[in-house]
Amino acid sequence: MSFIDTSLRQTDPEISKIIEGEYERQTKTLVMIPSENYASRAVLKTMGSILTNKYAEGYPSERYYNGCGYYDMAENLARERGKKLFKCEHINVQPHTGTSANLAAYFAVLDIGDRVLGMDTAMGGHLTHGKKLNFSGRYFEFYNYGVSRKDERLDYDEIRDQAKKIKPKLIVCGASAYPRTIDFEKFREIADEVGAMLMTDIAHIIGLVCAGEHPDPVPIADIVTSTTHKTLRGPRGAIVMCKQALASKIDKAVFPGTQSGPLMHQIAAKAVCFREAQSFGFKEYQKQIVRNAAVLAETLLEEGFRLTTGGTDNHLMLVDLTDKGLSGRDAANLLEEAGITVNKNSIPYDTKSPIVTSGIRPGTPALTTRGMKEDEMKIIGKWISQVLNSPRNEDIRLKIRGEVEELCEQFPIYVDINQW
Ligand code: DSN
Repeated sequence: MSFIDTSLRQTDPEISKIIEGEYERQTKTLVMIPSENYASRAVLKTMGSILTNKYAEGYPSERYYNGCGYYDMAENLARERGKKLFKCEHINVQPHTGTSANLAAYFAVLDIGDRVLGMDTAMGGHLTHGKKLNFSGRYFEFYNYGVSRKDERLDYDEIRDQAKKIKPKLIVCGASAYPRTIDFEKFREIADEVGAMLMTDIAHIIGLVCAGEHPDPVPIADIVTSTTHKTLRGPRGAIVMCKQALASKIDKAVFPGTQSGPLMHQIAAKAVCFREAQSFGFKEYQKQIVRNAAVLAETLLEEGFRLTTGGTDNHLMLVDLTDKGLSGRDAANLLEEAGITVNKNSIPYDTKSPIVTSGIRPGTPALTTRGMKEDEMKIIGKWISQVLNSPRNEDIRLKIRGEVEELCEQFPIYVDINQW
């Protein structure tokens, strides 16, 4: 069975063409958005399988629908593999997305109006960590911590002082745009000092955590949430992990609290991804992500770019373009013309709006999945520099676009679209 088969071409030639076009884009350009990756063929096959056909509300052996025998087997496998991989006491594999996972976590332990302390979106936090426009900021009394003006890193003394004043019921840590290691032990100490629970959202770094490339919050935090499609390289979806004492509250908060029918094709694909993540190759992959990010950061620094915090410890970096006279939005658009996809991103204390921004957020997980290593990172860093140092030179962008395609040919994503 192929993913783009004759029947899809016949049934819906328009969608079929769109998928083929996107396949070309993913094949011939450099995907450097740090929250994106290439799921394996096995994950894609499972996502596109007949497991999408059925309702399975409830949990294994406690379903509200008949005929769920195979779904119970799939969900139990996902749970068992997840518990083994993350060494957690309890895991819920049903959240549809990272936002659903965070919603369920809040639903489990907070009441409307409760005080929470989370990282400011403008400083690297996620929308669900208390942004006013998001349900989190609307229904809970969120306070934000940021990073220090001095070195753009988390200032744990400052966070402790804030926590003492605010006395939150929950502290949320984890980030979408923070290039440095997060000290979960320090967060635990602060939470304990003020009698708060601790939740960590490790969506970006979960793969690194599995490989020992970043400290593990699972033994430390009360609740750990994550997506499964970023560095973990699985299907688009999420999980919530917690101590056994919270298991029942978390499960009830996911279903029936905030979701109804689980996406069983997605849950089965999470099981596949957890199996893949237990292999030695996966650990080596995570180590290479970090090595690649370090070399890319070093190259950009050598090329005269300013990186917030001066570099990176993980899979991403924030490039401050203020000195270049370019906004993050313009830079991302110029790079896209050259076949390099990054996203614009606010930098700490940004004076530009979130849709313009002063920075970009390149990352290495998807390039590393293609097999690219340090040598390629040096080449790519120089291409980024050439494009951004000559924003009016369309010829450079066209030339680099050609070179990007040549490089991509050496690092195929899926050898043949019909083998997906
Ligand atoms: N949109 C994700 C990211 O790019 O970091 C977070 O949800």
